[in-house]
Amino acid sequence: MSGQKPRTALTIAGFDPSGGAGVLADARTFGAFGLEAAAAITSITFQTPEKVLGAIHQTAETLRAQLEPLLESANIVSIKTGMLPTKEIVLAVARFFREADLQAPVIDPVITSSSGHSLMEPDALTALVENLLPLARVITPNISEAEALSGNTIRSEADMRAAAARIRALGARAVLIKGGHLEAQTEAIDVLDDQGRVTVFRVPRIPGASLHGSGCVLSAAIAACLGNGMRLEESVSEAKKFVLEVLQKSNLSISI
Ligand code: PXL
Repeated sequence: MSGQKPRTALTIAGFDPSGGAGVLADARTFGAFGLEAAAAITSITFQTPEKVLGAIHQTAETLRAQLEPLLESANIVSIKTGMLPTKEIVLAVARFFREADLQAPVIDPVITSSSGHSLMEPDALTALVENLLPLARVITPNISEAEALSGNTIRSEADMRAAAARIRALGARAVLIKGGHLEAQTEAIDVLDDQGRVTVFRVPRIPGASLHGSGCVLSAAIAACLGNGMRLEESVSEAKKFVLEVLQKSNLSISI
């Protein structure tokens, strides 16, 4: 029967009321790639573009209560995770993936907001590495997240490659390190290491573009492309094009 239900991508992430990041940005992105969106919220955040004012996190129970009915009611073709603020939430998500027969997820390890505020407790990151990383199709850290995951300092493309290999050694099938936050570069360099096969993506940096939510949009777009049957490398390439378009638009008019 599931074939008759609309093809749906699922995000398990936080709620940013502005819609710039989190599940609203993910849902918009899934829609742009022709998929329906489903969302389970891990935390309700209160924030302005400059500051995270607070957050109320879900429990394992309330997260599972959101997720379980979706297994029956939706035709889920792809999944991403975003903000997973506590160890309890990380373990609940890992358990859900182990028990449900679903596609390997895109994991965006959201540690801090683009405004520099912590969105994840330290023991949640350890739990993510131990329990979620091995289940991922790809994990998509930015530079500081890749530094936290690998323990390496990253200043160059070579450092990015080394950190990606280190993160894969922790159990990830594939790692995409987003270099948009590397300073003193005119290009944004992203390094994809898929089971040892390395691809480097280069796009021009957009000076002054609002980056709030760009990581959410990228990982959601990768998940959508995977759900549409593309291979990982092609999915990353398409997703990067999409983010670039969004950033260009946001620079001309309003921030995403
Ligand atoms: O961009 C990281 C991010 C992810 N998820 C939520 C957020 C943010 C940044 O503010 O609020 C819910």
